[in-house]
Amino acid sequence: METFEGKLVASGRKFALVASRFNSLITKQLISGAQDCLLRHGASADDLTLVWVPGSFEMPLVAAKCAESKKYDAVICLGAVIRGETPHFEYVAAEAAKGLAQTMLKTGVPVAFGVLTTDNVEQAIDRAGMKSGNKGADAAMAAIEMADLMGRLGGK
Ligand code: INI
Repeated sequence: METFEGKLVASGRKFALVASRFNSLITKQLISGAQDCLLRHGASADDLTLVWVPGSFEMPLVAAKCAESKKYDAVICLGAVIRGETPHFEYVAAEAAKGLAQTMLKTGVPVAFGVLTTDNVEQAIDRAGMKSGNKGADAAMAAIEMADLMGRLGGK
């Protein structure tokens, strides 16, 4: 059976990291996890671009701009939406997820969803380099795999 899968090799690939300033204590840890993962899988520091946005709500627009530029093999979005902080948690989280999925489908460029959606700050910390790993690194891993897979599926 013909089978396709992405290899976890980031060398020669370019990645845009889109990170939110909102909850930056958390998102800085996600950036650090993503960067570490990309470099350890062969990416060059010169091939990584970091773009700050005000909050997760603004991510889809900026991710789309990065994807449409065709400069990057994948876009990695890093944010933290924490329920305890605001009643509009649901709106911010839903729009970020929906908008980033649409961006990926519209542009054909992989967009990794490294946006935490948690009930409280403690859960966010746990997922940003503590008990539950680092979701920024997980998103970077997905981006590496998807970038490679898209190349393999490119057609004859
Ligand atoms: N943005 C986040 O990234 N995380 C949050 O938890 C959050 N909360 O809770 O409000 C948040 N709000 C800001 C939002 O993303 C926009 O930047 C803002 O509404 C201006 O458009």
